[in-house]
Amino acid sequence: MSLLKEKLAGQIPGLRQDLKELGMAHGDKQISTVTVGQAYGGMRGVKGMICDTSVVEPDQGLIIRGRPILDIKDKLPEEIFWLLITGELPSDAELKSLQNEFMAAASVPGYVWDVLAAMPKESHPMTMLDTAILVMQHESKFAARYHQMAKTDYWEAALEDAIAILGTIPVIAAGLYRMRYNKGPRIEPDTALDWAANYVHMLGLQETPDCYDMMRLYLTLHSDHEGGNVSANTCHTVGSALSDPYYAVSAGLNGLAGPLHGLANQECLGFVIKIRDQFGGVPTEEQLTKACWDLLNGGQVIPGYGHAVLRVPDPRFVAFHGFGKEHCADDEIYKIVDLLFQVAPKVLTEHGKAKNPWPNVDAGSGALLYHYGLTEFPYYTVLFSVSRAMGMLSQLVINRAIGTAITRPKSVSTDWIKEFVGASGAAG
Ligand code: HAX
Repeated sequence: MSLLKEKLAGQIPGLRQDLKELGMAHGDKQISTVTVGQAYGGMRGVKGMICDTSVVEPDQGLIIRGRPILDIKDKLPEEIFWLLITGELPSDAELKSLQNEFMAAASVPGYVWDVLAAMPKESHPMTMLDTAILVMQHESKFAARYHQMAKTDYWEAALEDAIAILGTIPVIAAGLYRMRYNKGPRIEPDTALDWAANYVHMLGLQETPDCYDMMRLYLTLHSDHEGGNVSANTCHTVGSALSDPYYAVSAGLNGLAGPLHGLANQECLGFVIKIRDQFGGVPTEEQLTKACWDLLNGGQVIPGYGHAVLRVPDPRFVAFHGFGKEHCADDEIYKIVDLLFQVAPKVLTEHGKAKNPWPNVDAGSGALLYHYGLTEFPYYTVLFSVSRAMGMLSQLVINRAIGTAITRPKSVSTDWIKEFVGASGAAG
């Protein structure tokens, strides 16, 4: 048995007992109420699901298993996956064992490459990634064993699929990058490298300690963001129907591909480059202020700014900004991102609509990728996906372990709302 499986097998009985007792003692306690505004407003702030891997506090940002992200930003992504799923950081032996599991799973079936090669040449890289994960559903141990497994064993097959997806996803992501952008043949994995460094290697980027560190930071910072965001929530819902992890992760990644969610990093760098081209380099503060207003007056959003939950600069942005300051402060793209950090919050505050005028993770990540030679920004959400697969999959394995029920909130019609508010208005 793998060390991770052994660890979880030891933890799960206690976890199940805890939840059983909690349900018996407090199952009918109310934890949230819902207003008409929230029902129409994306259920913002409604507490209606459980996520134990991480929480996002409005004034602190991402906290993984009790550890603020800035305290663990220098950990390897594999360590973060172990932390997400078990609640503890791995020992050296546990880390090595997990890395070996990922590496052993790193072979991608030939039919995946055939399917990708058959897609239109100009397909969006996210469409290619999501298709590859979905087509690999053929390999699912969860689906293959579904009729033979007891409910209590679902998590074991889900974990096997999770390891297989995490082992293959950087290989697929790197392979599709090279295919989509005519970078030459695929590069085989280097078994001596860690997960992030190997991804850099397979992409064909510069293999320097700085570039490895940038990728480790990128994959660590994007790994999870509690349970209610579009991708995590979608993965959770699809998985709750006992669709296997390939179906669930592919669905979650389709949500990540939206411009208000993971695609914002592509949009953000696109905006920065447009600014650079428009002004022939770094603009003045006045020029950038006007460009932001032009965007808002045109009914568009300033990408990389605002958040549904956060009310402070995203600590993940702070980490990227700090890395950029140390490693590429003279890069003109980084300089524009830095200037935008000074300008956009003021403009959004004056504009008065956004509840949070501060940068989110997507405002800072693209500048670093660009600096290290990854200039094809439609690809950026694929990098986000490689990382976020860790969060979605750890939540999924835990959900199968604790037997989370199929998702089925109650919807009501607008007529029902009208009748309800009319009735309560009359009553008031
Ligand atoms: N630029 C312009 N207007 C903005 C804005 C921005 N960056 N952020 C919020 N607003 C507007 C909203 O569009 C909304 O306007 P309407 O009332 O006309 O609909 C109003 O301010 C109130 O919005 P909010 O309550 O502050 O924010 P929401 O929770 O509705 O939305 C979003 C959160 C992240 C979608 C939003 O801030 C946004 O569109 N930001 C730009 C896109 C972006 O950076 N997305 C990435 C978010 C992080 C992430 O998930 N990454 O994966």
